Amino acid sequence: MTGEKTIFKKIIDQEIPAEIIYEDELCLAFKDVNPQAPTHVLVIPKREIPSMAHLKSEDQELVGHLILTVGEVAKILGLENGYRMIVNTGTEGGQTVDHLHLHLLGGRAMSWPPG
Ligand code: D5M
Repeated sequence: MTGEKTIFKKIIDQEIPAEIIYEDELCLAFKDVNPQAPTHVLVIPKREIPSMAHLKSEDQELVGHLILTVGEVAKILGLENGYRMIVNTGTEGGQTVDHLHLHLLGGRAMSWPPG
């Protein structure tokens, strides 16, 4: 952590644009700029939490809300045939933005295991 604002914090602060799908007092959902599926949305908490590894027990309600929001966004976007939720965590987890985010991928059949 350098103390600089992450790209997602800049989206929260409306300093850079994003294609917002859903917003409430706790979280924001917007389209990923580098989509890996026909539907690729990121759900992020408005509070700055660098990664899943930084969550504390008192964040339980927020985490539940984020996961439920992924399900709500999937409904909004009509992903009735299923979808995948991914949380990349840390360097080996493939995380590139140090602000917790839940990927919602859908609109095609997913393969397993992921790379
Ligand atoms: O995923 C970080 C994701 O964030 C990656 O899929 C690209 C996306 N990204 C990066 N910048 C933006 C902006 N400005 N808008 C929307 N999406 C963005 P990770 O799990 O950290 O690898």
